[in-house]
Amino acid sequence: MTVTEERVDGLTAAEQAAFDAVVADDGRIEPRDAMPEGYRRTLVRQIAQHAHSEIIGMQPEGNWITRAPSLRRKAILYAKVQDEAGHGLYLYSAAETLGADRADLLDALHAGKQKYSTIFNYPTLTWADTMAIGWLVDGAAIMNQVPLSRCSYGPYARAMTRVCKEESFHQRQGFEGMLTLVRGTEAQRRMAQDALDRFWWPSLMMFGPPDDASPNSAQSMAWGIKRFSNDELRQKFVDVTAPQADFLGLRVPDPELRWNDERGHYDFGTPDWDEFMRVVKGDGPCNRQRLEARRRAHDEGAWVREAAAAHAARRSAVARAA
Ligand code: FAQ
Repeated sequence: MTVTEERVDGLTAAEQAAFDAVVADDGRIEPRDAMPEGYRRTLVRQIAQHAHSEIIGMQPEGNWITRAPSLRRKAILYAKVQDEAGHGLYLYSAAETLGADRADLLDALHAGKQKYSTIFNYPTLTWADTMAIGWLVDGAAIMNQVPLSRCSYGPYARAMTRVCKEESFHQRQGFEGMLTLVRGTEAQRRMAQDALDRFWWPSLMMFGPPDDASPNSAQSMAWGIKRFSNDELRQKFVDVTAPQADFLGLRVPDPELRWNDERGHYDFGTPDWDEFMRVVKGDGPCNRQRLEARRRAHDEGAWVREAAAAHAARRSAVARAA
């Protein structure tokens, strides 16, 4: 009679011990390593949500490419929006190293079964909104993603290196664009303030629910996926961004925002978590429009995927025959 060794979460005791040792040693788990099923599931969930955010995130700024105020701004915005598509591709590839199939992940996005960041469900009503997105949204993305470049799963961590370099350029172009607006006419300055007023709170929500309402954080931190909690990263973002708003001469729309000498941090107000939950559940200002545009782009791009697959099949047939 053969005795099969007991497995917990897909791992034998020896495999679990090897996994724990790599995580404790701040090493990297690689695709061929044994890993708990829960770890794999969490990574696929987070990386897919992240990838979906990058490609849906092309829409709000893409909306302004044809209306950019100068050729220089148009070229920069074009490049930035294309960068976001590239980030999506690295991330779908990282998810595939975990056994996921990107076609399934996209199906889940289109069916509303997988999430993407709430921030992209807010409209870009003016040119200043695209600059505020660069400054605030890319700024928040960097704050969250630099620690992810040290996460315990190798392919995800490595994908973050280039993503963060590009996001950092995006953040600076957004800040420079805001600076140009606040140094322009009174109407431009007002447009910049209005963009900050509308994007401040949704940017703080990007870090996720407060720690005491974040079901995934404790386990993700124990696995070395998350290095900081949602609230810690939110605080870091406020600490870095509030002085930037001062420099721009803009007012952050939070009456509770003030420097706290004792804590060595800014105190700030509480985001509207009911609004956050509504947007997560699909009822934000642009949820329907964003998903509809994404589904349409996917359908209209079917011939490109088919052509690329046919070309790849032909090349490999030629290579085999050679
Ligand atoms: N929106 O337990 P937690 C970018 C969900 S990329 C929607 O705290 P977790 C680049 C969460 O999934 C922006 N859903 O979850 C760019 C979970 O749901 P589930 C995206 C949210 O995973 C710039 C539930 O709530 N970045 O901006 C949100 O431990 C400009 C409970 O939450 C990433 O995805 C939200 N804001 O922590 C592109 C970074 N927050 O699945 C274009 C990677 C939470 O249990 C233009 N992701 N939820 O049903 C992460 O770091 C984490 O997933 C968090 C959430 C921190 C977002």
